[in-house]
Amino acid sequence: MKAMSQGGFLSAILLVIFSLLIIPQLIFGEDVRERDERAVREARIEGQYIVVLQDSVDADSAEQEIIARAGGERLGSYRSALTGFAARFSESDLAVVANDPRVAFVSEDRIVSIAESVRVRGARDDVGAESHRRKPPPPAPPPSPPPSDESPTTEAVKASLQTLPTGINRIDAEFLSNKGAGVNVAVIDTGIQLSHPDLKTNIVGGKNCSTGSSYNDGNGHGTHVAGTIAALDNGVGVVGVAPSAKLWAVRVLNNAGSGSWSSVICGIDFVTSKAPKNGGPITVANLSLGGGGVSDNNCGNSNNDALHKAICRARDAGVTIVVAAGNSGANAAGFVPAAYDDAVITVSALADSNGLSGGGGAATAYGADDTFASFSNWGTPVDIGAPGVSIYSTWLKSGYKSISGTSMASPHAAGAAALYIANNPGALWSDVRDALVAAGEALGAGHTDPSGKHSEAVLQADTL
Ligand SMILES: [Ca+2]
Ligand SMILES: [Ca+2]
Ligand SMILES: [Ca+2]
Repeated sequence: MKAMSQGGFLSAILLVIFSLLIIPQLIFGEDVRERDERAVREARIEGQYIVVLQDSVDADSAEQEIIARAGGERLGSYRSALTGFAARFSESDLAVVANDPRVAFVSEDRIVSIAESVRVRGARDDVGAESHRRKPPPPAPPPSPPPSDESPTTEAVKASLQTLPTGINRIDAEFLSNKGAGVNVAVIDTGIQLSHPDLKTNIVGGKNCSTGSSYNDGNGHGTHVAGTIAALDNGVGVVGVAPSAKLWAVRVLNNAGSGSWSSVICGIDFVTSKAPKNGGPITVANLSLGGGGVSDNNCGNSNNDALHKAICRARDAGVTIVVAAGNSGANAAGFVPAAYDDAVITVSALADSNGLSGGGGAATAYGADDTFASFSNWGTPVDIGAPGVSIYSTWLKSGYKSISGTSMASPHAAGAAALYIANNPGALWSDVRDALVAAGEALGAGHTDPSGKHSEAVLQADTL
């Protein structure tokens, strides 16, 4: 009895102390700016920097001299999306580098990853092959049944082997005669399985900016994204939004799905070198990745953000850049590239279970049919929603898999961008964004938002 009351007394004191510590946070919440700054600190790769040079300097010699003077190690050079380089050097040499008159600014290098935000509360183990490890995704949908009133001709049997993924069905890309022919889309991700029979004849090139020696996918994520954009309409497997578009495999994330600003900028640099302004064919790029950061809405020139500057240069070279909003159920303004409202189309994730609008399908693991996925980021930077729950697409070993994330929503919009550009060659990225938004399904028309956080339209491809 005594022990119990003593225990009760101790508990009461602990409760008071605990309350004093916790209640102010509950009342005021965590300051958004503090949270964003903390996320950025946590994501920093110590001793690793991106040096942006003035455009007027002789980049090769400046780079060589600055690295030599800082006793640094070169990680990579950028000449298209940025004039600059990535390097490792000690913090004590940072001031020397930053004060060099040939240097515009220096950015700290930071971690980015697939589908997972960098708002990891001290845990790096979230970085993995799939968006939502803690809740395994539901199994793949069965293949569509053959037409019941037809005798199974060879053609019908063959066609029955190709599943129409629910996301392609939901946005009504399957009705279009426009298949995105002639449009080149870069998948800036973990690479693409180059030999995948449902992708390989669409893959025209690539670049490795990560580990290994090729832009072959060692994770599966990039292969999945590529399939949603442009899996072949060939009677087997799945079909993409724009099955006649061409794919570029730009590997910037390693086999664990992790990379850095410096590796992503390497990919952006490659894409920019192949952009229309430089005589190349790439007009769309998909980035289903992200990390902590904010936007100055000034291409990084106000807050020394090399990633933002590189993405703006790609934009200016004629590339429409489509990015995932992120999966933290938070405001996308704290995540980059999602927050770069002046340069990218940011895509949230819709939960849809049946490929149809109207909310008549079964509930998903992340919300009712035709509501926004509970994990999806939201907020002002988000431009459009697209299917992102249990999306069936291509995977490693010539296989197929259903996974969830804004990583899966973004490629639906990238594919739709390719369709729009096929019909409107030379369209500016902002034209593409406005067209996708204008053609989209308004809130209440076929989906609802019990969360009250998503006012954006949901992608529809049928009028693009
Ligand atoms: Ca449909
Ligand atoms: Ca196929
Ligand atoms: Ca539905």
